[in-house]
This record gives sequence, structure tokens and C-alpha cells, in this order.
Amino acid sequence: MTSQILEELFPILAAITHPTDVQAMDEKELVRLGEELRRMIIQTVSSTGGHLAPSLGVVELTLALLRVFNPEQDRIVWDVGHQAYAYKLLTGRLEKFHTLRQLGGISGFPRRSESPYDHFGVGHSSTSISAALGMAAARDLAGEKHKIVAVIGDGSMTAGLAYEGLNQAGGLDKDLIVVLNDNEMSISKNVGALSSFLSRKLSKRWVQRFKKEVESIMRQIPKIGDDLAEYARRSEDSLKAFFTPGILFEAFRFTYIGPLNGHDLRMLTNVFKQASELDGPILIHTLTRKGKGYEPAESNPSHFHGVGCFAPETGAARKFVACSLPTFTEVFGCTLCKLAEKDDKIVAITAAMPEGTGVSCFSERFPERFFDVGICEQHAVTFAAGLATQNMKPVVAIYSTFMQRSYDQIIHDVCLQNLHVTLCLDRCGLVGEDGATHHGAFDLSYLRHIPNLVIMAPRNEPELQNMLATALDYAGPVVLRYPRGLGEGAPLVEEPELLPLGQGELLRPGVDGVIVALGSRVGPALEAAHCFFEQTGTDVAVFNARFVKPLPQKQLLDLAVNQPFMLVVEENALQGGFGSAVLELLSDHNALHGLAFRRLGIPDQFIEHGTQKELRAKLGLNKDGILNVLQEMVNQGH
Ligand SMILES: Cc1ncc(C[n+]2csc(CCOP(=O)(O)OP(=O)(O)O)c2C)c(N)n1
Repeated sequence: MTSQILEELFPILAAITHPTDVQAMDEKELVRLGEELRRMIIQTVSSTGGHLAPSLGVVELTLALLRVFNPEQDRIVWDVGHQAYAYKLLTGRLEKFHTLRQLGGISGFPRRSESPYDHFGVGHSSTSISAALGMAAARDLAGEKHKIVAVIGDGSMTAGLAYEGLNQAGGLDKDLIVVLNDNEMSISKNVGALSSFLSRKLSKRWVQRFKKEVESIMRQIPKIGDDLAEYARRSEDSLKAFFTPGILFEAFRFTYIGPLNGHDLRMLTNVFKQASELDGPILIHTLTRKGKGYEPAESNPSHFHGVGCFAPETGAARKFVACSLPTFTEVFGCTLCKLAEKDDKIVAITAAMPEGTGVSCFSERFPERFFDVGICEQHAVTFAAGLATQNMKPVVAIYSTFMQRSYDQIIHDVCLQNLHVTLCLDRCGLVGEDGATHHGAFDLSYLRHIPNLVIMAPRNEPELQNMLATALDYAGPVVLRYPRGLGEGAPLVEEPELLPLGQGELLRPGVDGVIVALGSRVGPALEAAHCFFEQTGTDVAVFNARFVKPLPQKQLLDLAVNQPFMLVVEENALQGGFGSAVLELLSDHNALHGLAFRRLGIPDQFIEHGTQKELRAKLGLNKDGILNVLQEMVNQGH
């Protein structure tokens, strides 16, 4: 969009040159600005995809923050950061907003390298209070005076990390404002005891009626009854605080303000102003509606939490390629249901992502065997370990990137005790537009060295089915890693079969070299080998490793002896990944002598956002990239 069109369609937004410009605006202008922000967010996300409903829900909250705080001095720390689109638009990123989540464009999350107004980089949840508290401690050590505000959602408040932050903040008594953005939703409906506690919003009328009843009961107590009744009459505030979430936060020594209507800009601005003059830790509890101002998102906030391209007039999804193939996630979910029909020991666990990880169907079919633990990946794994000690067969479905949080639980609670827990890691490898915070680049590196663990990666849909059945049959800890998106379209099997542990399969024979590929990279490796043969007559074998642990040791050693070169391809960090495992094996067995050896994988850097296709092309992890390396190896005489 040119600046002229921007000025025509979004006149108030386009006129903003500094984030604090909103401080001089009158109410009418602010209302129009709110409308322009929403229109811009809906229009852009409809063509880029992104986190629509969370951002629409905090338009007034964002404006109120910038009415009171100056992000040039003050610090605003967003939790998860998926709701910060309005903030991006008001802090200098209007002209680049159409590049949201695109290769080379602005990120879908706050990033310190993107803007001086992004005070803390984020993408994973529940970090804001800890980070803001660190900033507060640094401010006080430097003798500075600015304000620090953390904005956290009620979903993100389900994670233990948030309470670790609250606990220390209350103990240190630092000046810090936490805004709790409560929309009663995580991605799906929020879960757990705390979420029902937070939603106990009492009307003033209810409190007054309750107070009258308490008063009359107290008056009947001989001697002290009148005094107590007088106290009860005067103490409406403490009574209300006692029955509202205030009691929880007051226990952490926060001053609690709320619950407040998070769409009432004038009132929010006043409250933020007053709070900025108070000392100590303060928690402001705001109630907002996820998807506010866009009917399709308000009525289906889960779907519009993170959404692909859609028609803005109706909200209907726009699928560029009509596709009836199931994703790996869907194949996993269906197969799990099938296996659970025959085995009532199987239970499924998700950390606040039933749709994303494909276990919604399980939750409907087997509600009593389904557990959504909230955004609590660490707890999910230890909870599964507990279930496994009682002979249940827990299956924990979590994205690779979020499973990073559970590293110690996997070692200490699961693998050390050799418990039968199946960890299903979705979104392994490059995930696309969510970018650096979300790529599943590291799981093999943070899991491969843990004793007792079996690690498998399917190349296609039926192999995923077989691996899930194998994992549930094997009485120890297993990791199953699969990518985001579609498989190859290979037909599903009716009855999954058990695979022999630590055995790969030779998919294509060849005598001029071998590609050893893992999981999602097997398909492109096969294509590259076919193409290379057609182009050059060089006949390269392709081996589907299937297992990272135990490695298909004998098969790999045989290939090393019989082939002139070996190229290992994976979609994990090269450091500590599958290729490293093969290299260690060959080195330990003196099998590298006379063998040209190369690895292809994710290099030692954080990978930005872009489509999966673009990123794979950039990193040489597609058919063409593999072909190039084959050509190089042949050119160099291996
Ligand atoms: C550690 C971690 N686990 C899971 C997620 C995926 N995730 C992103 S947003 C979200 C829900 C957050 O809910 P809330 O904080 O209430 O924000 P809302 O979207 O409702 O505004 C989840 C589970 C994540 N970002 N980080």
C-alpha cells in the first residue's frame, strides 16, 4: 500500500509519527483510531495469516497503555506477543505491516532487533512477569525512574513460570505493573481451577446483598455482634476483594485493581494513570473479548486465534490449493483414537493445544481419558510419568518448540525411571511464518543423548501410524517427531504394524553413493536421487533411517563400507542432530576411512519467518538443495 493510499484509508493511523501521539488525541479521534487499527489488522491478516483474535481483543488496552506510558522510557513487555499487532502499528511499523510474517518482512511477535519499542523478544508464553521484574531490578540498581508494564493473558497465567515471577516480585516489592488480560480463553477455552476462579466476577448488587446477610447474622452474636456488623458494613471493598481474584494476587503482595472492562478506553486510561503513581507491585485485571469488533472472530475465537488467509467480508478460509489430504497432525489424532478404542490404558495429554496437536477428536471420544493441563509443558510430562507408574499409557502431544520447556522432566521423571511415556512432537523442523521462536529445530539435539529414550521420525502418513503403534507397544519412553503440514498423500493403513526398533529401510538401491535421510526429508531425498540419475546417470541409493535412537547401526556401517559417499539429510539443527549421530557412529567404528561424508540440516543460526517452502529452499533442504550437494560431491570426486 502506498503512503498516499494509507493516508486516504487510514488517515488517523497514518498521521501518527510517534507512539505518544495518541496522548494528545480526543475521544472521538481515539474511537476512529481504534476502528482503523481493527480494519488494518483484519485486512492484513486476511492475506498474510496470523494471530487475529488476540490482537483484536487488546486494541483499547494498547491505546490506553500508550496514552499513559511512553515506550521510549517506559518498558512494555508483552506475553507471548501474538497480541501485539496494534502495538506494532502504533510504534512505527505501519508501512511495513503488509509484510507481517513474510520472508524478509516484520515478525508476528515482538523482537528487540525489529524495533526499539519492542522491549522483550517473545513467542513462548508466560515470560513477561519474570522479564519485567528483571527490568525493574535493573532500573532500581541504575537509580532510574521509568515504569515497567507486563501484559499477560489468562491462558498464559496457567503456567508455573508466571507464578515464579509474581512470587519474587511480591517478595522484592518492586514497582511493577502487571496487566492481566482476561478473555477466558487460551487458544481454546481456558482450563483449570484458576480460570474458574478468575471468572468469578461478582456484581456490586450481589456483594451488597451478601453483605446485608452477613451483617444481620453478625448482629445476632451477643456482645460483639454490633461491632462486627459495623465492620462488615464498612468493608465492602475487602469483602469484594475476598470473593474476587484479588485475594490470590493480594497473597502475592500485589495491589489488585479490577476486574475492569478492558474495552472502556477512558476508564482504562484513568486506571493506568493512577496505577503509575502507586508504589510496589500492582495487578490490573481487565476483562476483554477475544476477537472484539469482528463478528466471525468473536463467535469463533479459537479458530481465529491463529488463522490462515481468509475472506475478510465473511471470515471464510481461503485455501489456495484445494486439498483433501490429511496433515501429519490429523493422521496422528485419528490413529491415536483407533488405538485407544482397543486399549483403555491409553490416555492423551495436551498443554493447551487440543486442536493444534490433533487430539480434539480424542477429547470428544474419550473425555475421561483426556487431559488438557493448560500451558504447562513441564507439568504435562511429569503428570504423564505419574500415570505411567500406574500402568497407564500416556501420550503427550506437544509442539517440538514448546517441549523445550520439559527437558528436565523428560530426563528426570520419565527416562531415568524408564517409564512408558510416548512423547509426540508435532511441528518438528521448519514451521514457517511463526518464525524463530517456533521452529522445531532443536529436539533431536536436546533429546538424542538421553539414555533409555527411543526416537523415531516417520517419512509419511502410514509410517507415522506404524510408529505410534510401535511406541505404544514398547514399554519405555519414546519420542515420535513429525513435521507441520501435509505428508506425501500415501494411503493410510487399516491396521498399523509394529516396526523393529533401530531398523531403517533402503528405499532406493544405488552404487555411486547414498543419501541417508530422516523423516520429512526422505521424500525430497528420493526425488533428488531420481532426478540426479536422470540428469547424470549417477546412481545414488536412498536410505530411510526411521530411528535416531537406537540408530540403525549395522545398516549404516554396511552402507559406509560399500558406498563411496554418504550424505545425511535432516530437518534439525546440524549441531547435535541426526547427522552428528551418524558421524559419531562411523567415527567410533573407524568407518569414515575412504568415505566422503556430508551433512545437510539447519545451520547454527536462528531461522527467520517465511513459508516452509521458502525457508527450505533458502537452506537447501529441498530437492534442489540436495541435488546441488550431490553435484558438488561428484564434482569434487566426493
Ligand atoms: C510455552 C508455550 N506453549 C504454548 C504456546 C502456544 N500458545 C500461544 S498463545 C496461547 C494461548 C494464550 O492464551 P492467553 O495468554 O490467554 O492469550 P489470548 O490469546 O487469549 O489473548 C498458546 C497456548 C506458547 N506460545 N508458548
